[in-house]
Amino acid sequence: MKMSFRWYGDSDPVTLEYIRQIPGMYSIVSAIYDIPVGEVWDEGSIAALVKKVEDAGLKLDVIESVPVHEDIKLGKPSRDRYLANYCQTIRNLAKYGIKVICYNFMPVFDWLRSDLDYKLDDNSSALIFRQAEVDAMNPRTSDLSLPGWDSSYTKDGLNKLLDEYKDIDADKLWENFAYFLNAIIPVCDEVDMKMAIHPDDPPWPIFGLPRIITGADSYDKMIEICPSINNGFTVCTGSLGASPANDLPAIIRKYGDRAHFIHLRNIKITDDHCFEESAHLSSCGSLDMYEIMKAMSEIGFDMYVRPDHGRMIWGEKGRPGYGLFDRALGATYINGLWEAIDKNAKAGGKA
Ligand code: DNO
Repeated sequence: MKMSFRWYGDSDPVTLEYIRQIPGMYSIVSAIYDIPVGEVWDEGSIAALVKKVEDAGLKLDVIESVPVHEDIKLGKPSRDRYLANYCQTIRNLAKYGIKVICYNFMPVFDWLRSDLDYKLDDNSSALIFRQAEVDAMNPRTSDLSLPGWDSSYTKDGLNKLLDEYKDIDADKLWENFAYFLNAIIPVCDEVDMKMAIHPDDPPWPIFGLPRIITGADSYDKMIEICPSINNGFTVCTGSLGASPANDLPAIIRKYGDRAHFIHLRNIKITDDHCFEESAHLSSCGSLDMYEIMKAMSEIGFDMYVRPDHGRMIWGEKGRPGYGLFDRALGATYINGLWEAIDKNAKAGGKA
């Protein structure tokens, strides 16, 4: 297991220096944020990012994310230009030593929550999702600003895009996704790049838009479309785990050879389609982090993990889900679980 940490670049109040001080930290997970979606990531920008991270004593092995242009998801004629650009970005990233690209195929919106600053009993604050509150939101009329929302959308632009999705159901989205995979995976095979799709978060449709990467069935379908091992997954425990139908240790045992990247975090399911993002510890939420990591050990997992969303604790103010303190606690907890599981496995269960 290689421990990594998400860093949002120079504007991130969590500096590379702080990240390096977390015990066991190996790699940074980041992206280039100032190139418009769909354009090629040029070599100069990639080289500068790699240098910055390496100068701080860390590696840059994982990109999260290279976003997929909406025209690709919509299957518009312009998709071929954007696909050619995506392939060139893959080639450029491979040239500078990037091993894994995390991405998603969610229409319009990325991850979604109903409240970004919900006070828990201990006075820390967390992100939560309540279906009834989301159902009451109207992205067409309200001024919502949520973490996964592309802030560059104007109201008119967003409404036009939502109109374009009117004819896109889950089958059509799968068709467009297959077209995407068939275009990019051969390039990954050429340059040895591992693609790792992030599950839809939460793993069910929102605002009437289809969402297709929701659990084991989606993984089977993806492998059938494109069997290359480079067609892989970011197993995000908090995203998949929001649906009780997803048995995470079983998913890791079955698909672990394609889990190039794992996001480890816990959530507490509070009701049907409702959850709070709890601290990482198993006893704080609904997921058994020990069982999840035991499954990783059983399959000999040797790829990248990162602690995922943290609560805001100790007075920290910052990007929702991405402060320093609770994620650093998460990393330390994950490292502790891993050391115990690994030593026990090596001792044949007798440690
Ligand atoms: C949320 C993240 C997601 C993820 C993208 C990957 O915290 O896990 O925004 O980065 O879906 O493309």
